[in-house]
Amino acid sequence: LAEKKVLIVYAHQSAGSFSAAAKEAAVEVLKSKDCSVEVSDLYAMKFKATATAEDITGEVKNSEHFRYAEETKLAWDEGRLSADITEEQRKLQEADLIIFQFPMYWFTVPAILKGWFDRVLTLGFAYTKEKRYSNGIFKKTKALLSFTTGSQETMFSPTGINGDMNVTLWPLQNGILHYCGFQVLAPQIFWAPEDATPEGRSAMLAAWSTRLVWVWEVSHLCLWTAHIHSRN
Ligand code: FMN
Repeated sequence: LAEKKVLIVYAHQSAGSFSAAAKEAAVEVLKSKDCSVEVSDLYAMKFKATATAEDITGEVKNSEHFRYAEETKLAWDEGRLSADITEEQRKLQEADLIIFQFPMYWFTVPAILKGWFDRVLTLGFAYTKEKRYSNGIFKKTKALLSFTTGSQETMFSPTGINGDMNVTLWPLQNGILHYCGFQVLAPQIFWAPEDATPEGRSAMLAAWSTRLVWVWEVSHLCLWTAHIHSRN
């Protein structure tokens, strides 16, 4: 079997967090299974979260009306995207699996990770009008959201106070990941680790490690089936 490559995009400020422990567990188990693992530690990298004209080296085409998607498309074609974006795009292109590890912030990802999506998944590189969803550029790559919450699981049930977690994750899993073609694996949700006992936290990490041993064997989510049927 060819060596599999995994990219972990990690967004937490604190080495003492549960997110950090989940990232460490993933690195350990994947390396033990002979995968090569790269970690983008976004806070440590001081990753720029804002999509601006500074992401392009040299002249922009229209500085009066700067359009991020079109300008970065041109810059990507000509190899003029900023070095930090180019480096993340290289890691992404080489990966067979990408894991996003983060704490849920306001029903979505922390701003620094949203910035990674905005800046790395550029037009031309990650999607075009012709190449998206099941025909998407990254259709050979698996992607998985792995995150911690402050909420208990019952709060994110369809009748819970926060509503259905599947609805919450739709913009991330469908609007970003599947849009770019990724095979979206079931999310790994660590419910309220701050309220868990040390034994509870260890059990969550053990379950995560076990899941990763089998990660190449499972197929992706069929979240979109209902959506596709409703269009026909
Ligand atoms: N927890 C939720 O369940 N839903 C949220 O929408 C949510 N929003 C948050 C926004 C901010 C700015 C912060 C600081 C925390 C939020 N939390 C929310 C709680 C964190 O998700 C929780 O503290 C974290 O996942 C705990 O894991 P950690 O040890 O990896 O930090």
